[in-house]
Amino acid sequence: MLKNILSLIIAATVVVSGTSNLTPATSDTNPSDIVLANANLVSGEFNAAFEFTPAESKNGLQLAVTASGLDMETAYSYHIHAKLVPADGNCTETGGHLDPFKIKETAGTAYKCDKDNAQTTCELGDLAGMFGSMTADADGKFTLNAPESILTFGGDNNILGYSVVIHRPDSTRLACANIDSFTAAPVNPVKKC
Ligand SMILES: [Cu+2]
Repeated sequence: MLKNILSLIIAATVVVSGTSNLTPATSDTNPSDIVLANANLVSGEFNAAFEFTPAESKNGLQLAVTASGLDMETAYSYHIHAKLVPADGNCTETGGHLDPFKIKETAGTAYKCDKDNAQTTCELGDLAGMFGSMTADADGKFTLNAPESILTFGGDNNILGYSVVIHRPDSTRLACANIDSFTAAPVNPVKKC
């Protein structure tokens, strides 16, 4: 009984210290105040959650992905695209991959993302190239936990203000969502006069 109560208390504490006390970032938010950016992609049975948080190692952002409703043992690619998803949800409008350093344009058909040299060989938005494709297990699920990356909030390798797109094996766009960002506390608290 006591054990059950204790585990309830622990579970409640985790919820409180989790996403429930986060505040949506605005265009005025300093990127260094952002503690989480996420994108939740839904399309029919398909569901994927991307969570970007500052890496404990301080090397860029860590990325956690969970996805379900995938065709089993099928590889999907996923990227950060250079434009936001419009209000009508049309993934085609998100443009091409985020590539601020024009890596793909420079490499042309020789483009090959080498995850160990991501800064010089990968489009910044080539998540599948940097972290491996999204390949579902026998239950149609996929998880990824990448502890660090070249991605950052703000600066040259910024990912804020863009979107995540998942492609079917034939490259058509399965689902997309904007990357929303949050701070741990209100950035501009409303003052009552
Ligand atoms: Cu893409």
